[in-house]
Amino acid sequence: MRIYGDINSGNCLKVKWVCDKLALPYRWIAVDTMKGETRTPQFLAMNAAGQVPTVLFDDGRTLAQSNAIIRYLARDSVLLPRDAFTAAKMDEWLFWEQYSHEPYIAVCRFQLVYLGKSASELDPEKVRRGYAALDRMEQHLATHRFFAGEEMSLADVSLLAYTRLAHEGGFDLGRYPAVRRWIGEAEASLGLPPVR
Ligand SMILES: N[C@@H](CCC(=O)N[C@@H](CS)C(=O)NCC(=O)O)C(=O)O
Repeated sequence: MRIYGDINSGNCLKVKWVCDKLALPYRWIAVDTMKGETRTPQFLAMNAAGQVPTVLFDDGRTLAQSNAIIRYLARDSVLLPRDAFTAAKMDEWLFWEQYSHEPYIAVCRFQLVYLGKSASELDPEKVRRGYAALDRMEQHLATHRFFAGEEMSLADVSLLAYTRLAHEGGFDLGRYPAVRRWIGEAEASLGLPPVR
């Protein structure tokens, strides 16, 4: 299996972390999104959306969208709750991450770190929605160890990717003790060094 990914992208790191955690063999193909490498005819033939992560399996099939990829790779693993309802709660968080978290926290980070914008140039609505996402996570994590059930699941992997980098998007994680506790636990479970 080949993972086409950019190591600076949280969406791509989700896939790497799941493979590493589950000891799934893969070859990482570095794609530089800033150089337009997702827009070449060869890449678009694999994923017409022109985005990483994209996975090319040995039989020639391809799969895109980080959460779809990790859900497929982690089937029948400890990262996917066996109980159907708990698995559905995990999916609830996965969809929420893509619609209500990543578009604000990851996009603010992208604009500051990669486009060189200043904090004052960020769209205040994106900042507001990013903080709203962190508020919701804090509320949940104040009374739960992880996001779905009692064990670490793909919901935690997915939400970890950009939450641990939220400060790079200008978000103050000092206001979120439960989120910071959870980041540490999730990083340890994945064998990741603390982000800072
Ligand atoms: N919803 C997608 C988002 C993928 C995405 O936005 N990928 C970015 C990197 S994080 C990308 O490939 N950007 C390059 C481009 O759009 O050309 C996922 O979860 O995989």
